[in-house]
Amino acid sequence: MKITVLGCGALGQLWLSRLYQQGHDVQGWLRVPQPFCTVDIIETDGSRFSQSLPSNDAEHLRSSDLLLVTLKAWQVSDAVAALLPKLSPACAILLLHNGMGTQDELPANTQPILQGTTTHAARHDGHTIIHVADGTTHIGPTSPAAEALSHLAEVLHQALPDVAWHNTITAALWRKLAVNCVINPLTALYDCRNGELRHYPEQITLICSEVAGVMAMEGHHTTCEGLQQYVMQVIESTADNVSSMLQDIHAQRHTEIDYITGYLLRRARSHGMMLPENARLFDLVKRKENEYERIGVGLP
Ligand code: KPL
Repeated sequence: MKITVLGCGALGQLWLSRLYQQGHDVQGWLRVPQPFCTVDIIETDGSRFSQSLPSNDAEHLRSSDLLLVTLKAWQVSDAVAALLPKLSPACAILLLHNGMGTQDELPANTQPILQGTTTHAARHDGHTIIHVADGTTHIGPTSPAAEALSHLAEVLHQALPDVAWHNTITAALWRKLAVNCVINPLTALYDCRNGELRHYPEQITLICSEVAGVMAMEGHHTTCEGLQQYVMQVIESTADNVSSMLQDIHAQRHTEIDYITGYLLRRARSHGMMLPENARLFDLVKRKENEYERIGVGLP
């Protein structure tokens, strides 16, 4: 397949290297155009992939079968909107980021759009990417034109297993949103690794009960206990992780809070619901973000 990977951060480089090694015709797409992007990954088994791969080739983009978007949520709509007129109508777009709501920001289009969520963990170590932990990527259609694209799951699974196809991906996206509504703001505010959150069960119950209420209104019935159990499992399985939001705060970067807790609050408001605990956490993270963005550091 011909594939363009938009966003060459840790996850983008991981996909680029795996798809390339699987024989696909891949390129990266960087915000500042460059003819090549360096991909340097140390895999979970210690092996290394280090290579320069083509990037920002307009002809490659025009004939791509898949645009794989691995940008941060707040970068997605502007970057994808700029590329939409350059894509073939059949080119599928797969959005892989934390949080929800980016698709609502895209201009009207008829591209087949899919969304996904992954538990693969990768992080920067200088210019090298460390693939910290294997995981599962769940993908599914979010536009009617993408409903027939289940074969994509197999293609991606061959490159970076596991990949699972869901006819209704929103249920999986909401469960991941619940995880991110708990782990991301709490680790950012307590300045701790994910595992430390096992000491805050009451606060986690509060967040989960608010998320479960909104999920029910959105048609995804779940219980607070079920959600909390799932969140606790993720806290244990990622105990040593520094969450992406805490990494963003440490690096004084814009966070994904608007697409995580912010999205939850927007959906709640549309149902006339108030979520005091999530609203409080949203404000606290925003305040932290404003501390460095006010003085011009870390602006998008
Ligand atoms: O998705 C994550 C993140 O850090 O953004 C979790 C699941 C919380 C793992 O750290």
